[in-house]
Amino acid sequence: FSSGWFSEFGSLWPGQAMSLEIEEVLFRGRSKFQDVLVFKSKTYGTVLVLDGVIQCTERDEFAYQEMMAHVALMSHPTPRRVLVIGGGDGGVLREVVRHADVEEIHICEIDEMVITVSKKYLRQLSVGFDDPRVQVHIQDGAKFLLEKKGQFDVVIVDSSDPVGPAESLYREDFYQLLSDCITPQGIAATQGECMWLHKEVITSVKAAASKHFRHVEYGMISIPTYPSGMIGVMCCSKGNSCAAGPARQVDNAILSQLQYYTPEIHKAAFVLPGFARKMLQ
Ligand code: AAT
Repeated sequence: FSSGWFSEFGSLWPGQAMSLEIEEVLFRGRSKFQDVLVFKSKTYGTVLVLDGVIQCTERDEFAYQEMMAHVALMSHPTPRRVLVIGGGDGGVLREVVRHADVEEIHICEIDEMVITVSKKYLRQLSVGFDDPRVQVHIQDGAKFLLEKKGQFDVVIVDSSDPVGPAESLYREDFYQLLSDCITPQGIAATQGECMWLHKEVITSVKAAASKHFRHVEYGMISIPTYPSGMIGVMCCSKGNSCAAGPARQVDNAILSQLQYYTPEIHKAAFVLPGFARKMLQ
């Protein structure tokens, strides 16, 4: 970072790189799985980077965490048991714990160091871990799902990209496991990558998921610090279609705390530009 800027180079977005000006590097380390970097940026707050890839910034993280959590939870009539895979920063947990009717929340993150540094440097996100309903498991998400048949109403896969430790979460057998671990009305929402950049990942995930779920639907999330300024949520369900919008009245006490998710955005996210719709057919 000799120039004082961080640039996000990656094989999944060749020829482009998002750059953020650094104010101060807060942490640099190497875990069993990946390089971990936390820095304070000039204009996006604190930033978490794994293997050179931006995982979240304090300024815009709410867009992704809210959509990953509330689209899935609000599409289910009565979510009680929830699992988060990945999401070691705690941001998705923070959104799930807003739902008072959820009784049990499990999180399976492969890398304990992500949780430790988030608890120290990203309190705005890691507050999610403070809720007494949350149980933490340090393990590979795919391995965790073995022998978890029919146990969860909603599973949120907040995973990094398919290069590195998350590779196991993009294979067809993972979608089989996901399908097996949810209840008959169950919903799984997975990190759906970018429609501008990841045609191959998206179409192969869609094909794999379609073998095991009734509805597989891609929703758009606007977020400046993910590659090309957007990311998708891939909603896979055996019951309600997530694209149809919330399955129940959205609690005003929850809505008033949110900055991105609204019932209108929930529906609108699944209306895709022509090229993306064609790609997903
Ligand atoms: N909310 C932050 C956004 C993320 S974090 C992804 C998390 O998934 C990381 O903490 C990573 O350690 C964890 N992870 C990776 N592989 C596995 C696995 N096999 N099992 C469990 N957890 C895993 C996503 C950012 C998306 C970036 C888009 N370019």
